[in-house]
Amino acid sequence: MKPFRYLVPIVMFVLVAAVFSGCQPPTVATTAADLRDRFEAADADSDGQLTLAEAQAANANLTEANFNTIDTNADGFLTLAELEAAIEAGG
Ligand SMILES: [Ca+2]
Ligand SMILES: [Ca+2]
Repeated sequence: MKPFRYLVPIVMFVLVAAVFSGCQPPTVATTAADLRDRFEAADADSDGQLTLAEAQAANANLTEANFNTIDTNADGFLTLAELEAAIEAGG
């Protein structure tokens, strides 16, 4: 029995899966779930909103100006809804 015989189909499957995933755009559901996961990971105190410090800890490239742009109600916190709106607007 040669292990190689089993390796080939596995390698082919991985290659085909990689090609297909590269060709297909992510679905809205996948993107929304990914965003929620990242939001929850960044929300250090789990209060459902991000302070500037929490947002910058998750994304060191985020400037205070960007934060204020996304914070559409200017309460000093980013909610998931505000982030989704910013992404839908092209941000
Ligand atoms: Ca928080
Ligand atoms: Ca806000």
